[in-house]
Amino acid sequence: MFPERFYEITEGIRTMQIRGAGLIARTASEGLQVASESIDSTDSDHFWGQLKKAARLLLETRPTAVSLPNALRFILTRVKGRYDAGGSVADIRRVTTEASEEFIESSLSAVDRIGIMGAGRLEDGDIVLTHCNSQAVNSVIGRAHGSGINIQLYVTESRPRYQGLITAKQLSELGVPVTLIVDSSARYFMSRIDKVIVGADALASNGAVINKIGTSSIALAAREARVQFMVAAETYKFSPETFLGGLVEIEERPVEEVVSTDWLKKHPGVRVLNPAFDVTPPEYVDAIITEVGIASPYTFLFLARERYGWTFEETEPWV
Ligand code: RUB
Repeated sequence: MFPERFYEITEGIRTMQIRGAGLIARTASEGLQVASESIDSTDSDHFWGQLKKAARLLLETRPTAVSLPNALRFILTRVKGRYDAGGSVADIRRVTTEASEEFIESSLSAVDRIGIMGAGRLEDGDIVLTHCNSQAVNSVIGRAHGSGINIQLYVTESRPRYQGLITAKQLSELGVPVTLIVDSSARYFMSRIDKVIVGADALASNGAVINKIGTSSIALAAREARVQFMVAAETYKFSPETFLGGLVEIEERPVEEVVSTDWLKKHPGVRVLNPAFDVTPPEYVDAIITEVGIASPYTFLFLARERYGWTFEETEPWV
């Protein structure tokens, strides 16, 4: 058993009170630290086993945001190094805390840097469309607005969970003129849009972008209207598994997010499907705005690899 805060984190991620790939990763890092501080043991084998258990519980919460396994990998690789070298429990615990804090700090600074990089791509008078709620996108829009670039924002509702309403609230409160539209009207409005910027839950080695369901239809409409389609994403959104032939799992969420249980009971002949994410192919993506620079979807892989130097070990550190 871990402390209550740990289960608040796993439940919070599962039920989407904690959501958005970057925040999920940072909160999972905190979860690992909370678990590590609570393990009452003087035996490093036992301690390491419990820490891996905590990591597996965190991993089970949501499958698509690869920022979560990437954050855990970042921390556990360092911790494992100390454990393998015969470190004491106190030693291993300290490395867990330090690595977790390092990840959280670098993640927050990445979101900030993305704002600076992305704002450079926006011009006075731009009408920008976004989908869902992404801290990386908000950072770009917020930074541009804060530096006096006059922009307007169109936000899709992002059914079924309406994360677009969060974006609309957050950015209108900053003073950005915001127009809220229904998801299916994205193509209708595309002729008046200058740039689309969305976030990412995962980026695959072939350059594909995995983000909130509906993103790929917006990308299609943007391409048709010759509107720039950009993705704001930290380098830890890259999925190293895709480099080895794996696929990013698309999360299927409960159908009750789409229709009520009552409605379902009344219409037993209807099947409801609720995938939370979709895949936008790289040919629809003009640029990926990262904390280290702006990349094409085809070169992002090298950026991420250079930054993290993943060794693609056969065994994950939490196994
Ligand atoms: C959120 C979503 C966001 C990305 C990027 O989905 O698709 O666009 O996670 O967000 P959900 P960020 O609401 O299902 O978690 O830039 O904040 O990491």
